[in-house]
Amino acid sequence: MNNDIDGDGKIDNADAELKKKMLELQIREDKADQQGKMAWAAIMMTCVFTMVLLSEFVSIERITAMAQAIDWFYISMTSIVGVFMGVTAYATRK
Ligand SMILES: [Ca+2]
Repeated sequence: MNNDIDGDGKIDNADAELKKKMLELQIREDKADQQGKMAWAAIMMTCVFTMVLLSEFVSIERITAMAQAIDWFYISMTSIVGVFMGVTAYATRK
C-alpha cells in the first residue's frame, strides 16, 4: 500500500492527514450507500406487499383482520424512505 498520498517522496503528517480524510469520506460514502439500499428495499417491499394483497391468494377476510398491521407496514416503509430523503437532502446542503 502506498502511504505517500501527496506524492512528494516522503511520508509525513500531511500524508497521515490526507489518509485520514480519505478514510472518513470512504466510511461516510459506504454509510450513505447502505442507507440508500435500505430505502430501495423499503420501496420494493411496499410494491411487492401491495401486489400480494391485490392478488387472489389473500382473502378479503384476512386483509380485514390484518388491516391495522397493514396500515403500520405502509407507514413504517414510507417513513424509512422519507427519512432517507430528508437525511440526504440535509447532508448535501451542508
Ligand atoms: Ca508525502
